[in-house]
Amino acid sequence: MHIDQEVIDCIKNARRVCILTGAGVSAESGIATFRDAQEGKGLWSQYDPQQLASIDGFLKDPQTVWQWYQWRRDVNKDKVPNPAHLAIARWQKESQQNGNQVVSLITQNVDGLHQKAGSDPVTELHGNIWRNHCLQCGQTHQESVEGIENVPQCLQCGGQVRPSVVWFGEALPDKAWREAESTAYSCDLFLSVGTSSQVYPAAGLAALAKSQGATVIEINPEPTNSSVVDYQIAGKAGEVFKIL
Ligand code: BJW
Ligand code: ZN
Repeated sequence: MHIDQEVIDCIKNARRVCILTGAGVSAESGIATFRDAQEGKGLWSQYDPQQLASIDGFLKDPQTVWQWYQWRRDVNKDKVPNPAHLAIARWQKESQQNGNQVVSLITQNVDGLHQKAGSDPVTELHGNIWRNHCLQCGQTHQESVEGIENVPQCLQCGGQVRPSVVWFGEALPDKAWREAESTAYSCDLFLSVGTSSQVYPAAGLAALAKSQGATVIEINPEPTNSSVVDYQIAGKAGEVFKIL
C-alpha cells in the first residue's frame, strides 16, 4: 500500500489532531460493522439492527433487544485490539510525552477496544456495551449480567436494566458530545477512521472541523466520498496505521 508523502507530511506536521473512529476500526479484530449486520451476515441477520439499536425497539420488545446485546457481548468478549487500535494508543501516548502534538480520540464504538489497547482518554460518543443502567432511574447496574437471558430488574426501583449505549432516538451523553465538538472545532487535522459517516450527530464533526480550517483525512477501504474530505486513504485501518 502507498500513501502520498503530502498526506504523511500533513499528519506529521499537524499540531492538534482529532481522530474519530467507527466500527471499521474494529473490523480487523473480528467485530462485525453495522453495515455488515445490515447486509444480513450472522446469526441475527433476520433482524434489522437499526430497529434493535433504537429506543423504540427496546420499548416494543425489550427481551429481544436484551438478548441481541447478550449475544453480541458473548461474541465480542474475547476480541482483542488490532494494529490500528494499538497504533492510535501509541501515537496518543507519545504525543502526551513529548508534547509536539495533541492527539484526541473520539469513538462511536461501544466495544471498549481502544481502552484495551491503552488509549486514554477516549471520548465515547455512543456509550459502552459492557456497562448497564436502569432505563427508569438511571442507576448503574453493577452486577454481572453474563449469561442472563431475561432483562434484569433494577435493584433500586425495579425498572428495566439496559445496556449503556446510545440508541437511535436518544441524545448523546452531554459531556462526551461537548468534548467532541470542542476538539473538532479546535483541531487542525481531523482523521475519520472506519466510519460510514451516516449517523448523526457524529457524522457532522468532520464538517465542523473543516469549517474552522482543519484538513480532513479519511481512512476507509470503501471511501465515503464525503464532500468535506480533503484526502482519502483507501485501505484497512490496521494496514494504514502500520505505515503511518
Ligand atoms: C473499515 C474497515 C477497515 C470496514 N478499516 N474501515 C436525519 C438527519 C440527521 C439526523 C437524523 C436524521 N434522521 C434521524 C436522525 C437521527 C439519528 C441518525 O443519525 N440517523 C441516521 C441513520 C440518519 N441519530 C440519532 O438518533 C442520534 N441521536 C440524536 O440525533 O439525538 C438527538 C435526538 C434526540 C431525540 C430525538 C431525536 C433526535 C443517536 C445515534 C446513536 C447511534 N447508535 C448506534 C448504536 C450503538 C449501540 C450498538 O452498537 O448497538 O451507534 S447505531 C450505529 O451506527 C452505532 C455506530 O456507532 C454508528 C455509526 O456507525 P459506523 O461506526 O459508521 O459503522 P458502519 O457500520 O456504518 O460503517 C463502517 C465503516 O467501516 C464502513 O464505511 C466500512 O467501509 C468501513 N470499514 N472495514 C477501516 N478494516
Ligand atoms: Zn432503577
